[in-house]
Amino acid sequence: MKSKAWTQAQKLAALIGLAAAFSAPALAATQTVTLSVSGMTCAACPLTVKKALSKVVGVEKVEVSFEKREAVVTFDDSKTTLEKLIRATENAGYPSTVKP
Ligand SMILES: [Cu+2]
Repeated sequence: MKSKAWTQAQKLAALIGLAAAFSAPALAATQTVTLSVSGMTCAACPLTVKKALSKVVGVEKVEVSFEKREAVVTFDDSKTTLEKLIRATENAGYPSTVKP
């Protein structure tokens, strides 16, 4: 026979699970930023920019568009900062600025 009533232990476990689910994003927020990379002059440039950004600890996703001359970066803001992302493209030879 199945009972719909939860035991106290099940309720407690559910509450702890909820608390964990809600507290995690408060500690580490994923941010997406668009960097304008005007120095890309050929189809190979985006690869260099993408590689440089991907190497930064905390970067989760990088999409570089040669046509738009921009890089869309998704990163964990508890592990890296905008400054570090910009420095990474600069060090690779492609200075960038944050697109508003
Ligand atoms: Cu190039």
